[in-house]
Amino acid sequence: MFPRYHPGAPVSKKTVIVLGIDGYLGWATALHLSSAGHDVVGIDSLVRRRWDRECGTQSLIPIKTMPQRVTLWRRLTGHRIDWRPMDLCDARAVTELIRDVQPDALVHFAEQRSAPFSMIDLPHATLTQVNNLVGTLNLLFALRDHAPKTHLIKLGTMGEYGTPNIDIEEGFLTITHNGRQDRLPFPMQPGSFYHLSKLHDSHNIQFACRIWGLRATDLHQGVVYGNHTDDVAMDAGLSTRFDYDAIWGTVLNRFCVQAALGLPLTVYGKGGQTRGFLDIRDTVACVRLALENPAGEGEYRVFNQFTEQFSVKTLAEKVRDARAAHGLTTNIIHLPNPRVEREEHYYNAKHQKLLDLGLQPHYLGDTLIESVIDIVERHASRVDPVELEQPNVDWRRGGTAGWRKPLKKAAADRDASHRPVVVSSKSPASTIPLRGTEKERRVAQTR
Ligand code: NAD
Ligand code: USQ
Repeated sequence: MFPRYHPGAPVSKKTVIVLGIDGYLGWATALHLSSAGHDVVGIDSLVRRRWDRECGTQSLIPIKTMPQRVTLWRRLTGHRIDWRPMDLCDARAVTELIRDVQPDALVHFAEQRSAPFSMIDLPHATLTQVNNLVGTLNLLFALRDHAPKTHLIKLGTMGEYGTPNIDIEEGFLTITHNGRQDRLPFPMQPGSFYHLSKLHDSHNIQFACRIWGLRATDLHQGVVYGNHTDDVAMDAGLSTRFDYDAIWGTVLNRFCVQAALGLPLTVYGKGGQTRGFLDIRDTVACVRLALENPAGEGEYRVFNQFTEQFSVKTLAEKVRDARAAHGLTTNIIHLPNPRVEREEHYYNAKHQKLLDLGLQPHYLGDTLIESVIDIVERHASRVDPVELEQPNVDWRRGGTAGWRKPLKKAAADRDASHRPVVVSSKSPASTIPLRGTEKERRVAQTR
């Protein structure tokens, strides 16, 4: 159905704008596309760093400023990334960008992406939807007026579908109703104001393709885990962010940090809630596949971008078992679910189109879990264990005490007595010193 992708095969060099380049996935993707020989322009308003300050959260792995990162990338590889700070909600700036660069493609990561953040209260729900919808609309109009042949690659989410009691198709479903048949957008039931923003974007993009002949790929991505790609692993200064806290941290990344610190893995509710997951190495590969196999004129296509599906409980068990292989005990606890979501349901989502294009998945194994835990061990002094204990946003009541707090400066980095304990799989005897008596008690059980 699609031309098959051969990794390493020469493709024509493209000019691509990566929107959201300062983020977890945007940075790793920009490096991947740059090292594949494409010309990359990187856009970000750095608003995520501001949201972190508001929430009192921070990336587990320290990340350099954008100018430092692109300078280092140039020095190490000779590849130039054209970094331009810009807010996508600034329509004039977006128009000028598209008009001047005339890119072959846009890769759009630049949105507020946390479901809990969108559920804190009315201002956060509004901020999420205004930021995400207005930014995307600005892009669509700029493309219509100045670059209608540019391929928009938009990061959507598997969460747009929700958890229906039927198989999930890739974007569209053929429906027969009262003897007539049509191929229609798959019925969607998102689970947060954030996930709804992605669905609203999808509708806007699909509409723009239909009426203006734009071309777009909507990557309905599952939950991403991991932190290393070949490019970010090249130098500590090229690290991409890694969120583990209760607002920004995604579930497997959180479980790995909890396991590394010997804290219980926090399964919300029964843990039967099932999602699609993928390794960050597959995220960057999928975007490249979409870039190098563009949508046709007027085409709006959806690729379900994940490689495996797991229940939350199964994920927790995988992390526990990976630790048990090293003789370490990890507890799993079930907390009252702060979200409104089905905890036991049917889930079978198709994800064939990217495989047809040549995706070679990295499946979740013990090695990945251990490698993430290794990262945690290196940066344990930056962990705030409180972030790992309880959720702090409830779908029914909004942000609960603790969602906003001052960020404790990592001055403690220099003071070993303030560090959380790491339960090391390599040399259990050489754990980092204890933080205090309360923390001592909490982690002692895991040895
Ligand atoms: P992130 O928060 O790490 O990065 C998003 C970046 O976009 C940030 O650097 C932020 O400053 C920037 N940004 C936000 N609004 C902007 C605006 N108006 N103008 C300019 N820059 C803006 O998020 P991420 O985890 O890298 O996710 C990237 C995208 O992938 C998001 O759209 C998200 O919905 C989607 N996605 C992520 C995951 C995941 O597990 N991380 C899974 C599925 C889909
Ligand atoms: N969960 C737990 N314990 C935790 C954290 C989460 O049980 O400590 C559960 C949640 O209840 C949920 C599941 O894990 O059922 C996934 O939660 P998550 O926070 O990892 O992921 P989610 O909120 O869905 O959002 C993340 C990204 C978002 C992306 C989405 C893909 O933050 O940007 O769109 O994954 S998807 O889930 O496919 O929609």
